[in-house]
Amino acid sequence: MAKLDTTKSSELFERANEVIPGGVNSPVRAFRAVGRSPLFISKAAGATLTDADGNNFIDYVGSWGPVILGHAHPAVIEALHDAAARGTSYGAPTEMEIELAEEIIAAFPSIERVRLTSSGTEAAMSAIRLARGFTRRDAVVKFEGCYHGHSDSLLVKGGSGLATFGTPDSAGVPDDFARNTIVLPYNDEQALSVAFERRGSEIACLIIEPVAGNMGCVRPRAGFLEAVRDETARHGALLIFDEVITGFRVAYGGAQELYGVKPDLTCLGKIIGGGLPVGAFGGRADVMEHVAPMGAVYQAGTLSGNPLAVTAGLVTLRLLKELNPYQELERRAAALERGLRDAAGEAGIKSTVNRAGSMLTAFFTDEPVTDWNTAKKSDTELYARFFRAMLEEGVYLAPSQFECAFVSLAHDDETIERTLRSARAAMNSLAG
Ligand code: KE4
Repeated sequence: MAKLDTTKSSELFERANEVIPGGVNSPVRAFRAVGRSPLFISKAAGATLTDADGNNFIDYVGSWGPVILGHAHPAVIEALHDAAARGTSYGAPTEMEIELAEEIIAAFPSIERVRLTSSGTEAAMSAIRLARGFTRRDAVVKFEGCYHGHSDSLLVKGGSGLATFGTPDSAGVPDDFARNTIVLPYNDEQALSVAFERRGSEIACLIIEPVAGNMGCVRPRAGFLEAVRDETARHGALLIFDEVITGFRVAYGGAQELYGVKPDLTCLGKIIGGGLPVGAFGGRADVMEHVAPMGAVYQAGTLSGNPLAVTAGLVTLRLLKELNPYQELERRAAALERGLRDAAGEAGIKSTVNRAGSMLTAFFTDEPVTDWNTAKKSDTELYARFFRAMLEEGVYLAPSQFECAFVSLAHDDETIERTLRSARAAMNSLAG
C-alpha cells in the first residue's frame, strides 16, 4: 500500500504548534490517541474530506455530528450566501431565531421554551445553572464516560465511593466546584438509587447523554432512562437530557422520542447549527421562565442566535423534516455495523460494535460495552493501528476509540461498500 503523502499537513502542524496550544483548537483533533500527526483539511463535500495534500477520504467524523446531510449541502450553502449578504451579526433579535425555536419546540414536545447559545458547552453549563437556580440546590449528578462540554462543574471524575464528592478531572477546576458533582456508572440503576437515597434532597439535577457518544456509542439498558426519570421526579431534581449529539440524529425528536422518556430540560447542539456554532437549552416553561431577563438566572452570549448559524440550522432541520431520512440512515448504518463486525471476525480480531441509528463505534474488545468501565477495556493501541490503516485506505474515522462514527445522508450504498472493502483490508493488515 503506497504510503499516504501528508507532507503539507505535517508542515502545517509544525507551524500551528508555534501559535496554537498543541497545534489545534480542540484536543481530540491532535490525533494523540491514534499515534500520528493530524491531517489539515482544505475542503469537504458530501461524504468526502480533502486534506491539504489533496488526499480524499470518506469522512465518518462529520464534524463530530453536525453534518448529517453531508458536507457543503447545496441548500445550506446557498442559504448562507444569501444570509451573509445581509450582514453576519446584529446583536439584536431576528425573526429567524423565532423560526428555529419554533422548529425545535415542534420536534421536542418536552421543550416549551428554548434559549440559543453558541456551543453545546454553553448549553449544558446554562442548563445546570438554571436547575440550581430553580431548585435552590447545588449538587449535580453525571455519569462516568458522559461528556457535556468543558464547564468546571462537569470536568469531574468519580469520588472514592458511590454518591461521594467528585474530584476535578482537569487542572484548574477547584475542589469546591467538584464537590457538588456526583459521578455514577452509566446503566447502573443500583448506584443511581443509592445516590438519591443518600443525597436526593441536595440534588438540583441529573444530566445524562440518553445515548452516550463520548465513551464511544453506548445505549441505555432497557429501563435505565425510566429509572433516571423516576428517581429525579421523586426527589424534586430536574432531569436534563444532553442531546447535543442525539438531537435530530437518532430521531427527529432525539433519544427522548426513541425511548419515550420526557426530561425537564434538554441540551442541543451540532445538527441544529448545520455545521455552524449553535447550542441550545430548553424545556418546561415554568423552569425556563427563571432565565434572564425574565428571571434571576443569568445567561447571555454575543453571538447567540447568530443569523448565519441559525440560517444553516434552519435549512438543515427543515430538510430533515421534509426528507425524514431516519429509516434510510438506519439501513445504511446497520450495513456498516454488520460489515465492520464481519471484517473483524474474518480477521480473527475481537470487536464489539455498538450502534444507535446513524452513530456507531467499533470497540476492540470482545465483551459487551455498557459503561465507561467496559469501554476502557478496549485495546486502544489496536484501535490506533486500525485508524491509521483505514486512513491509508482512504477512510477517516474518529481519531479516538471513545468517539463515534457518524453516517450522513451523503454516505450512499457505494460509499458504505467502499468503506467495508477498506475495513476488510485494514483488519487483515492488523491480523497479519
Ligand atoms: P461543544 O461545546 O463542543 O459544542 O459541545 C460540548 C458537548 C456537549 N454534549 C455532548 C453530548 C457532546 O458530545 C459535546 C461535544 N462533543 C465532542 C465530541 N464528542 C466535540 C468534539 C471536540 O471536543 O472537539
